[in-house]
Amino acid sequence: MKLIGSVTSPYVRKVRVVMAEKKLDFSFELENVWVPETTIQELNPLGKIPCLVMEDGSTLYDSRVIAEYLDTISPVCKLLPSNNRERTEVKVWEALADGVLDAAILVFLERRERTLDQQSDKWIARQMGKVHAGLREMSAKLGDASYCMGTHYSLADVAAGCTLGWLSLRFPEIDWRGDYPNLARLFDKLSERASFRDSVPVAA
Ligand SMILES: N[C@@H](CCC(=O)N[C@@H](CS)C(=O)NCC(=O)O)C(=O)O
Repeated sequence: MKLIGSVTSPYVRKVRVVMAEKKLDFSFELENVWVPETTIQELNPLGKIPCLVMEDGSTLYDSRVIAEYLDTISPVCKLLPSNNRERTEVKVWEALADGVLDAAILVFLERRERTLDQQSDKWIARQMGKVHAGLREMSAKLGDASYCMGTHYSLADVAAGCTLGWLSLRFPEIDWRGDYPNLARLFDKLSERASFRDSVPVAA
């Protein structure tokens, strides 16, 4: 399997962490989807990473689909529970963590791709509202538990950790550590895992 991605994308990191936890072999090919020469659309018509190229040349996207698929191909470190209700709860966690990222990335791109006079304060405020509401909900859902789903490490933790890591990189002004000490506790614990240590995002 070949994973097409970047070292900054939090969605790609989610897949890399899953691969590492499940001890799956893959090659990692870097692709800059923001330059005109990118060929990503030959693999993913949506022009986005992560994209997983399978042995037969077929491709999988997006990160949620890839993560779920990878969890089915190896019994090592099951990240999605087989029980339907718990599985759905993990998927809601993933949607929440990814949703915080989706909103934050819209703000990041608004600021990076547009000149100051083109940027919409209203749009930025709308998206930042989602980021803050999402973080509040993540903290409320976690409570005093060791992991997002209680006592067991799961894909919910992978998604939450990748979101928090990316926010620290791109939005250091958001003091989620100070506002939500339980998220900081979770993040610090996750950061000790080899899968997270080996995929720390670096600014391009
Ligand atoms: N929902 C998608 C989001 C993927 C995504 O937006 N990736 C970004 C990189 S962080 C990207 O490739 N953006 C290129 C674009 O939007 O054109 C997933 O989970 O894989």
